[in-house]
Amino acid sequence: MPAKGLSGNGYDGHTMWDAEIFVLPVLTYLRPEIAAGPLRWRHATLDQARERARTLRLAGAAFPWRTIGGRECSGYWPAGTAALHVNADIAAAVLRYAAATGDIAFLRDAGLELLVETARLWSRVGHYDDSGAFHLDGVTGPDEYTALVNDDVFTNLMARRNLRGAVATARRFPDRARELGVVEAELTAWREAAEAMHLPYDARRGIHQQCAGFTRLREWDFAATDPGEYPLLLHYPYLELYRHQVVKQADVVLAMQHCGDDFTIEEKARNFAYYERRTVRDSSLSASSQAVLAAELGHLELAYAFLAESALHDLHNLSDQTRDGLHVAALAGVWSALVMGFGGFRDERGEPVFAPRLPPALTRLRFSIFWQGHRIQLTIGPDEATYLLREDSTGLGDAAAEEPRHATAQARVELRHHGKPVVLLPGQPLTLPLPEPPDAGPEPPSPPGRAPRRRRAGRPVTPVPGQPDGGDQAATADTAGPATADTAEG
Ligand code: IFM
Repeated sequence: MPAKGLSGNGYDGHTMWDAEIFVLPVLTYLRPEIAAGPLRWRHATLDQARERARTLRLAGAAFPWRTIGGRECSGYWPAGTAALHVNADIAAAVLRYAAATGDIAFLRDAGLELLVETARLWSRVGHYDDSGAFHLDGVTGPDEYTALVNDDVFTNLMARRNLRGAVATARRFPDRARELGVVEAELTAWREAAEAMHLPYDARRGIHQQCAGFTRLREWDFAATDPGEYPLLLHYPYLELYRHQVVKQADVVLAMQHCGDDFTIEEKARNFAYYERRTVRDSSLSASSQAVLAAELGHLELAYAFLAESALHDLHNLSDQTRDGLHVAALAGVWSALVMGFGGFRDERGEPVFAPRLPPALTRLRFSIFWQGHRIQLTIGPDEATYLLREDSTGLGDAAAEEPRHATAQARVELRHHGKPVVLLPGQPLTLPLPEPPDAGPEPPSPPGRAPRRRRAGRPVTPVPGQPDGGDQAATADTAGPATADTAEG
């Protein structure tokens, strides 16, 4: 799954982490029967990833930053090879796919080997300091305007999940783990490293540092930056960017999306406000994550603006690159913004949780996801949400699972609605009220000139070439009714 799909020559057809973090979640929940394919492809390239790890004097496997056939094709190592988080992204995709589908055959066979080899890399990269904290130094996180850092929060949290997932899965399939050469001491080392993983925190500001020392870097002078100088990477040397607190794309915010349970809601709010002021969105991968967190924190109109930016990235040629191919991660991010953002869907605890809430511009949102072979449909209105376990549920699973599933008629799915446990039975819709939204407080500002354009219902969010009344800036009155989004039907 290249970053441009098969839609253009951009990135030379290379596959990047976009596949596992942005595209695979969509396929896992909408088309589980094809989601294993890209993971099996990664598995098929393991020998090259092992070879790469040896070249880098590491252990296990080092998956490439960009590749076609498994070999590293990046020529720029600070924002390429050093982005070791791709290993943990692949591991997360394995764990997500296995939890969502129950495809045990995949997990025991290809999945465990991917988890083990990626975990071995973290064990070798990391080290303990005198106080017993485990550090991952000299890496580059998702934000490519900061490189070769120590303890990138996203990388550390995702590596921790990788290590824990490898331990749990190896214990579940001990024979297969033995075949892969896993010994008890190795499992202990992974568990201990995961528990001791350091997360840099700025106690004075009350926020997580994107990486160690991030908040003591010089602030970027946004006032002195000409609007024509974005994206910054085309106008400033990387070395200049690396010295500043300027964020190309969601990093701590992405960590809060994918490892949400590792943060309190107060930490999320403070982190979001801090990084929003410094995030310029010079990458199309950013807006959807910002939408998801803005929605979780109750900044629903801001979330809607980020969603629109992600959705319209290519239709409005926002980065003037659409001729090179579609921004597939941004398009996949639209699903995340809707389903994880306004649907509040998360899967971190091994059960589906939802916290639906719509922005004022939407009167209804309907989507469905596959979970363990069942199809859960959720219809969200302004005041209530209706869950339905569709009787046509089949999806993937029966053939792949170790034990046959219950017949659909006996099926039930346990989930959470705004924290409340709920049981769904086939064909029996369950309508639940939406709790009063918490006071989200003031909306955090974006850097000057970098706020997403506001969408008014019925109006385009950005000027459309050839249409004089192009966008919201020109709109004086909102005459059209609010929009309805029926989307993401599985
Ligand atoms: O993989 C991304 C990267 O994180 C930011 N620049 C674009 C790449 C391809 O989408």
